[in-house]
Amino acid sequence: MPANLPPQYYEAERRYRQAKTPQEKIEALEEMFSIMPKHKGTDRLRAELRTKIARFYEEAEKRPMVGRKGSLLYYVKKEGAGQAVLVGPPNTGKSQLVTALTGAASPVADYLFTTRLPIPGMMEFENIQIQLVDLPAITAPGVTSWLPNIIRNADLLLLVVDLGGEPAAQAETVLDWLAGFRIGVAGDSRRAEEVTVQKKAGIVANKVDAPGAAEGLRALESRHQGGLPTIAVSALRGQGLEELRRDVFRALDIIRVYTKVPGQKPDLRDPVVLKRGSTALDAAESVHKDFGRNLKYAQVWGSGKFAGQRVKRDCVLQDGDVIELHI
Ligand SMILES: Nc1nc2c(ncn2[C@@H]2O[C@H](COP(=O)(O)OP(=O)(O)OP(=O)(O)O)[C@@H](O)[C@H]2O)c(=O)[nH]1
Ligand SMILES: [Mg+2]
Repeated sequence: MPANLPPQYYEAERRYRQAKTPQEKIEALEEMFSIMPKHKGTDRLRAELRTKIARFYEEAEKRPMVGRKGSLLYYVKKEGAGQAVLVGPPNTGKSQLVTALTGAASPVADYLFTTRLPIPGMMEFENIQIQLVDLPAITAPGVTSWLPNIIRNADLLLLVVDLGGEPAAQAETVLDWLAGFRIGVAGDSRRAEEVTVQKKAGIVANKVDAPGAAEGLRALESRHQGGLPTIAVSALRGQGLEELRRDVFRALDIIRVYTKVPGQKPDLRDPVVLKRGSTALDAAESVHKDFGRNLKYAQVWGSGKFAGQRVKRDCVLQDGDVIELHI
């Protein structure tokens, strides 16, 4: 056990041991995970926590869990290059956005709380697929038992507000609601001392076609200047959606590399997706564990390198690099 874990960690651990239902176990484990500092010394522990969390979630998938107040609980298995979830007040166009970007059939309607369940869809960005998850509104009935867990587990939050209806106030409401569940957002410092997990997030200001949108956007941008990134779109008219795809990809902090063996061409339709900062060794390991172990050197074609430059195992790769593995 690494030293210097804060007292909240041990509190959460105690709750984990006492937990009776998978839901309570997941909640406690997620909290332990988010409190644990990220460095080499905690890598193994964090991996163990993730495995435990995944196991309880799997149990939940087989049979929907029943939460403390008798409500159902949900979980969305991650697929593709990353998972972005749509969080916001009712009627802001979350379902319309997911439908426009993924083709998933998430019902859109003019009344409040249309969406009751998480509905995932796959969004194409160039040659990769990113998972978008449509969620119920934060104020929808019966969601507090499971919605915060889904948000904590996501790779990226898209905070969806309606430019036609006080978007700055809506963004505040969402950020306060998240903080109430101890979820903080990068670029926003509210209640920082109480927050146990920091998520990457951006504001998606939808309905840029609506009356009063320009004014709403100005208010929103002046409030979050230099903090949360904001993008104006219209899910209905398809405006800004290509930029949004790219922004989501960038915010996920991933790169695409194309691995090849000597004498063959890389398949540019089928990248390996890695975390930003990954090395030649990481790329080799993602192909096969033995490739990593036996890697002697690699050659890289792409940005920042001479074509075919010979590099060491610890060479950091860039998005779009082609890498030839020599074992
Ligand atoms: N003008 C305009 N209307 C939109 C846009 N996107 C969605 N809407 C409308 O806004 C209403 C709500 O859309 P939904 O996608 O159901 O909203 P939601 O955020 O999923 O709502 P809940 O599931 O109830 O939380 C619908 O009547 C949509 O047609 C847009 O870009 N412009
Ligand atoms: Mg909806």
